[in-house]
Amino acid sequence: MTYIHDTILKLQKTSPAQAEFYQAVEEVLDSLRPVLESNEKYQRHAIIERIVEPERQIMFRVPWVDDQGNVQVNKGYRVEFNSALGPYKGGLRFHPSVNASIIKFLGFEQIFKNALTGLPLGGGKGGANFDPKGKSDSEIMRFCQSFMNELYRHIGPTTDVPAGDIGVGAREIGYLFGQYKRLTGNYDGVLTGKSLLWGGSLVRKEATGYGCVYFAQYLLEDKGETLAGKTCLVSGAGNVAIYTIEKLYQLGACPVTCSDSSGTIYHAKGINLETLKELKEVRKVKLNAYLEVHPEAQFIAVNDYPSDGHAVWRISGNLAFPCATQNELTKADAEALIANGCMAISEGANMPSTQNAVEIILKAKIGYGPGKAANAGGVSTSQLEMAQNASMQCWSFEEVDEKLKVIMANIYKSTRDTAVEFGEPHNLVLGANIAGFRKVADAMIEQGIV
Ligand code: NDP
Ligand code: 2IT
Repeated sequence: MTYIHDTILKLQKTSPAQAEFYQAVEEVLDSLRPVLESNEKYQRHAIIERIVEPERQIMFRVPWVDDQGNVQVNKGYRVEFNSALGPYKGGLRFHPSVNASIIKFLGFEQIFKNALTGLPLGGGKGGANFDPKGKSDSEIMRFCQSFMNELYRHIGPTTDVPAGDIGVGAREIGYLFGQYKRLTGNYDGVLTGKSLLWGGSLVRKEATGYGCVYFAQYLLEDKGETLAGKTCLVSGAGNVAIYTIEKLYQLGACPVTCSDSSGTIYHAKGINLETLKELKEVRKVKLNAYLEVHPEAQFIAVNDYPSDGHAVWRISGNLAFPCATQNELTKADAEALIANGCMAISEGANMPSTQNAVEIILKAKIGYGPGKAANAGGVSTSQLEMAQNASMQCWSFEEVDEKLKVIMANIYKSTRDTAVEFGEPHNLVLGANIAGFRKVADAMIEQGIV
């Protein structure tokens, strides 16, 4: 259909040099063919033209002073993409690779992910090209305060509610919240992922990883399989990877890998979770330090990765959980996974598989939970945090975890049912994109041309 080509061409002119954004848009539009062909209302209301254009994009200067007294300047972003279903909701990413393309692809994915949760959430994303690595605690605090000095005027508990993403965890959310409170005088649920001492929700920290494993569990159940005894390949060593590994152990599986930007650990008897948490949550050091405690494990440095992909996916395993970053699983990686007998992939990260990889995975008809469905447990639990803040309640760990399981089961069901409805039962990319799109698009129609 030419509308995909035309839309991308138009975006290339109006929003140049945004490769990751075009990639995310193209995948969604490709899935929507059957819906758009059979529903002229979406065309009449110019839904595609409107949905690919953020409602508002804020870009700002973030000046701060480092420990040596030098002035540093970073670029800050908040893209308020779509508010048809609720207040803008989505994380903040602090990473040197952040640019308008990355934030827009993440914001665009977030619209459909949030719709899939069935909760009243619009889509947004933000961040900065700030590198938290090697920065002192005071530098992180000054950066967060400067970032909030601009962001505070755009956010609010019923308008736009940021959270964490790569490089933004509990520490950064704390400094951001402190500055928001100082500037506005408000103690409200304007950020999620807060500390349990002051308004955070139990399970939020674990939610993305746990949810990603629950999704894999539902995928396997449909194939008459369980997680018990399965060898699992996990990439990443941050928030999502750590709690994916934790839940895999709880459900009887054996995660044998993790990775960071320096390399991959392969530990055949299973990744030691305690060591991983100590290295990444407490000491914040590179993964090769894992060998100091477990010399029998193997460390594969990034320089020794295959030229066409990632070392993690060349190891033999039953299940794969990409939990680090976008485009970290290539076509060659997908081929290797399938050749090694991988039966399912559940994506903890956002858009971790390249377009070519997704094609290979769908063609092989193995279980596949695309990120916007499989990693929606994080934002869902953020909404549970908002609900607790608004009602001044605190729910127990079991209560929140139970709600998370139900939400993930509903996401799986609506994604699979939609894939079945369109005659491609194994294609949860199509299922997730169409199920999410229909909710947002129908809400946009009901709310008029805005
Ligand atoms: P963290 O910052 O906690 O961890 C990120 C991990 O990925 C680190 O191990 C990091 O290694 C690695 N990584 C990041 N960028 C790269 C890169 N360019 N190349 C190689 N390794 C990289 O982030 P999260 O765990 O929170 O996020 C991971 C993924 O999950 C992202 O795609 C995020 O968008 C997605 N996600 C997160 C949610 C959340 O609630 N946090 C919710 C839904 C999705 P190193 O430390 O060396 O940089
Ligand atoms: O990509 C994501 O869904 C997140 N980083 C979490 C967003 C949120 O608002 O909790």
